[in-house]
Amino acid sequence: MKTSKFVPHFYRPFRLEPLASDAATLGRNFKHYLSYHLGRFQGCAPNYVYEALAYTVRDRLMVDWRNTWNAQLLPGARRAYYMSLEFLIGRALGNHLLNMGIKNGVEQAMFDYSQKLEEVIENEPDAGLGNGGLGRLAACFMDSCATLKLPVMGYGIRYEYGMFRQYIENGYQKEAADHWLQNGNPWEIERLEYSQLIQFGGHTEHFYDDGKLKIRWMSSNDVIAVPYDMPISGYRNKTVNTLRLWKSAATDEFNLAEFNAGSYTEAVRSKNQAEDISMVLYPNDSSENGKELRLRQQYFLASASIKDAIRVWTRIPSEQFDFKQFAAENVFQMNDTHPTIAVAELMRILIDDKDLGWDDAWAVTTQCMAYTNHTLLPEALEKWPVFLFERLLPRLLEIIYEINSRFLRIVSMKWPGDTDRLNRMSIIEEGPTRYIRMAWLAIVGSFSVNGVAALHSQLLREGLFHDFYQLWPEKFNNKTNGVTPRRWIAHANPAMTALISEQIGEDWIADLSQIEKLKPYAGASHRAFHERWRAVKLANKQRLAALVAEECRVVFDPTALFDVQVKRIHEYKRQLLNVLHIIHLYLRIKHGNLDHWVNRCILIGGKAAPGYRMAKKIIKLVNSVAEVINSDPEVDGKLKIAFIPNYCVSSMEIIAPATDVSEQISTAGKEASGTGNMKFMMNGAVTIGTYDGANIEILEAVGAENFFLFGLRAEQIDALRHEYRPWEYLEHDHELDDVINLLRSGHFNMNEPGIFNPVIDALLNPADPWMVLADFRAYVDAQQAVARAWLDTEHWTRMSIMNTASSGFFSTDRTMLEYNRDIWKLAPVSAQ
Ligand code: 26W
Repeated sequence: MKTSKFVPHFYRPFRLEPLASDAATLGRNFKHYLSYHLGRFQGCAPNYVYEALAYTVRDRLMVDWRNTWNAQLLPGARRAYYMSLEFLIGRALGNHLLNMGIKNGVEQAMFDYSQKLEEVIENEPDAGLGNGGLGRLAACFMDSCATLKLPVMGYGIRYEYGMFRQYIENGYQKEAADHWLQNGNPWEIERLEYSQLIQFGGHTEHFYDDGKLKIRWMSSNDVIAVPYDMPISGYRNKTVNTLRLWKSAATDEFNLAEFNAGSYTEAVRSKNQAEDISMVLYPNDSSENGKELRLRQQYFLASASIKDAIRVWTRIPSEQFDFKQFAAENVFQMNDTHPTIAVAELMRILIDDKDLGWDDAWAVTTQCMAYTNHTLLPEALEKWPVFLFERLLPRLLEIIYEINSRFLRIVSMKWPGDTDRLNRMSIIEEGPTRYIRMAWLAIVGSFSVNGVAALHSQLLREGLFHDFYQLWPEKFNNKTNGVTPRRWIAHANPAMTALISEQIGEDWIADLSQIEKLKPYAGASHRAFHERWRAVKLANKQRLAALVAEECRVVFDPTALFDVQVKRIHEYKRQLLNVLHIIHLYLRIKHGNLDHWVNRCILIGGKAAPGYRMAKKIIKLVNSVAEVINSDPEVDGKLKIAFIPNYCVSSMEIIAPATDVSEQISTAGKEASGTGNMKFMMNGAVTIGTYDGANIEILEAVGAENFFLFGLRAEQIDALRHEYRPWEYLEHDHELDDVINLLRSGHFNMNEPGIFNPVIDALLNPADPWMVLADFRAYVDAQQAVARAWLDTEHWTRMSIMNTASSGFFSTDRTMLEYNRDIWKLAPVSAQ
């Protein structure tokens, strides 16, 4: 008798067969999800059609996702973790279709079910888990890492409510909750089995174990962190990386002790408190607010992520792990100071749980951690009151004190007797309320500190971080930002993508340095190409005009110049300078001063932090000015102004491809980098901008003849600061005087007298940090140069092509290769 070897079924490896992606199979799978999984049928609400399609597409990511995961986990492989309180992802469906190369098949499949793919795609809510630049940058980084096959995982928070939805009522911003998970999220996979316990509160206890002093964190209130994974697909390379987002949950459904003691409501309340942590994204993007819940979010993310990375690293139970080796295989990039408590958390775990001595733990930590700064604004620098730490994170406070005292010893060795410097550099800010300076903790605890554009990194070294730069020059480096060309060209601008690929092939999509090959086509001999370039832009402008008509009830003429400023509303970004120019153009029309006139449609959009009063005033001002100008018969289409509500990732996908002039007009030295500027450039817009952030590098790449540069430089701004007399600009420039007078006259606020007085006061304040009036004349002149250039259609087309063709440097693929070369040092990993 033949005996077969018994193999228990759980040892039998099972192969995952890749699924077919022809239109017929896709259609059948879609129908299956719609009918059998969702229980919906033809004629159902459109979000179910989207959901069924998302599941159909997700199935086709699964094999690559698993293979990527396995390949990246091979022993000895080094991995990086991008830790960020924000990931501003936007929609996923269209992006995955592009990356997987199955858009045509899916289009056909949808057509067979009487659905238009573009309309189905619109039913996906934006994953708006970020405020602005910093959050969107994290999303672009994830995209590029997957495309470059870098083993990088994102760690973030799965906010129940993302960035608020903005709507406009009587010209004022109103906020509505963004319940993006309302209809479920077909992309995420809950992994309860990898949940982590996170401690808060309680106290520490010192005790001796085998004669060794040990410390434990006692009677804490614990919260559970549950991971949800989202797939991040690479561009046509079988790589699917992971974005792991943590949701907070109560340790037990109810706290049974309290429940049995009869305090039912107390028990429910503590459950709610636990769930509060991941409830909502804080909508501040440039000033810290010091709220306890925000500190809880930060520690929640840092602790869960570090514990998870350790779990992954030690996953093979039979092996011994020497934690002194942890840094050889793990590196954490901290997106601003928001997750910086991770420095102390890793120390705590290594010392208290893994029994390392202080010096060993510190060596590991400072070889694991890297910090990116995203702002020079002093009001954005995070500091937490010591008393809050004492109450919430007592053990971490002890560790931070110890880090600080050892650090200050180094400082006083280098600069004996320099108490000023000691006070400046101390992680603890002394005073009636004592604070922990998170940026200092980040610098001391990291082996790499970087800014996000050349000027920004230079200003960090010379200014804010100068003391630290003197101590550790080798830690400091620059990594100029980028944006992903997949979402911001290939997905957002398919017509231009096809036109470019026709000339230079398709390789530029995964290697944007090749877009340079387009430069020769800017030459005068390529008239037919130029015609087509303009036709693409015109079609994109029609698409934006339709959006503006629907959202703003303003009619844009697609043949006019589209002049766009979209970004968060902030005084340093100087939307006010734009408004002053708009009023100036209006006055020119009223005065019949129409030399070299160009019809313009000016679009402004962006959210104001709900507590930022001046920013909200600016939104009201834009809307009031728009209303007066748009309804003045004398203006007659020469000038149209619109404020687009709820500026977000998906609206930028329509806006950038349709823009002729990109407004990047921040006060020099204030915009760390900017990334909207890069999206516009890639889509063939010409920049009008100050010598600030990445504008400088854009200017270098495209050449001064294809860029409208104006305004004071950072060092001139600084020099002017103590002798700034704004009224003198009115005395010397009657056109500026006219603008301010019209504003003051109440012309734009007949029904609400005085509402813009705070704006006028701010502009005329000699302490105005943004020095709007100082740059008015230069700005108006540069705008007039824009108009003249626009009047020469061929010239403008050449500039437009040159901007796209010179944008190769601004791909996040390049940015990620630099992070990897200088900081992470990972080997790319091929799946399968
Ligand atoms: C604590 C509150 C808070 C929240 C967010 C303070 C500061 C922030 C961010 C640093 C704001 C931000 O998004 N900064 C932007 O980061 C982009 C990506 O590097 C840069 O391109 C922008 O210039 C910078 O303003």
